[in-house]
Amino acid sequence: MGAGALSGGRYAGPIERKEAMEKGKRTVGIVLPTLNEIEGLKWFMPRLKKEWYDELLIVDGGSTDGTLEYCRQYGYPYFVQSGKGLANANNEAFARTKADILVEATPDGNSLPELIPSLIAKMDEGYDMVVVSRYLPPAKSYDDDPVTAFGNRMFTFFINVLFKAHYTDTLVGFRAWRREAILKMSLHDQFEQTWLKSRCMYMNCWDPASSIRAAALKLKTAEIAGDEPVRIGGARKLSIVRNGFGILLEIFHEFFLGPGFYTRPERPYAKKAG
Ligand SMILES: Nc1nc2c(ncn2[C@@H]2O[C@H](COP(=O)(O)OP(=O)(O)OP(=O)(O)O)[C@@H](O)[C@H]2O)c(=O)[nH]1
Ligand SMILES: [Mg+2]
Repeated sequence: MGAGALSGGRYAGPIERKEAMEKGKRTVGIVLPTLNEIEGLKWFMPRLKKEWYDELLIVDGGSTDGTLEYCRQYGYPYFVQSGKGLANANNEAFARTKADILVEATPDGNSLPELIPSLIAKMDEGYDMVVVSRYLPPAKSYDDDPVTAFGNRMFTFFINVLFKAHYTDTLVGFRAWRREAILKMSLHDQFEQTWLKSRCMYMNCWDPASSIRAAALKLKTAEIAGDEPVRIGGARKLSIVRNGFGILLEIFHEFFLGPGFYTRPERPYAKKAG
């Protein structure tokens, strides 16, 4: 994906609705980030129905627990990312697909695959981003502890106030984006690895960034309610303190720099897409 593709849709009013977006004509790619997620994957994959998607992108961050062997055994397509972290997992998946709608789900037990058809159906109503919210009634997170429950709500509150939005969940890693919306928000074109990013998890993933930028750019967004079951096996990869600090940094950084910051045509620090 070169800079040309970016310049086409840069912060210039509503996103063009392509014919391919119409139900039945658009294509869906499912991105599943894995890092030592064998148990979760064994639970998730048999529930994921082929008729829900056109392309499957399992992006591995360097698993050593048999995740890749499991994918090979069942013929699930995967690739090992070259960069580090969740943002790069999505960047690299995006560079490999032309799907009109990208669905991100975490195959660690937290995302219910059965909700994918409703998520896509909502996107088919013409939204740029649809989030599976753990806090939109009647949904509930069974994975939260008091700290994550408080942190998730606090960050969502900050984002709503600063970016005039009405989200109930801004951090969840179960959501869908339209291809043009990703380009418009420059999600695929994050910073090179910087000290802030590697040490403080700044821009660690697309999730809060896309909630912030969709609000700042006034994209069409919606939420559907979806329970978050408990993690299955494995271990949490995120450090709550580092990740929380990174998100806080990101919220204020984006607030003070504004959407012009990431939609500027020449960004010397922008990662070369490809
Ligand atoms: N490809 C890739 N996947 C990752 C990376 N870090 C985490 N993941 C996967 O991304 C998903 C979410 O990571 P988690 O550690 O579960 O983060 P979380 O969902 O906030 O934490 P939990 O509360 O434990 O569920 C899981 O499927 C992980 O295996 C990474 O650097 N690269
Ligand atoms: Mg998780």
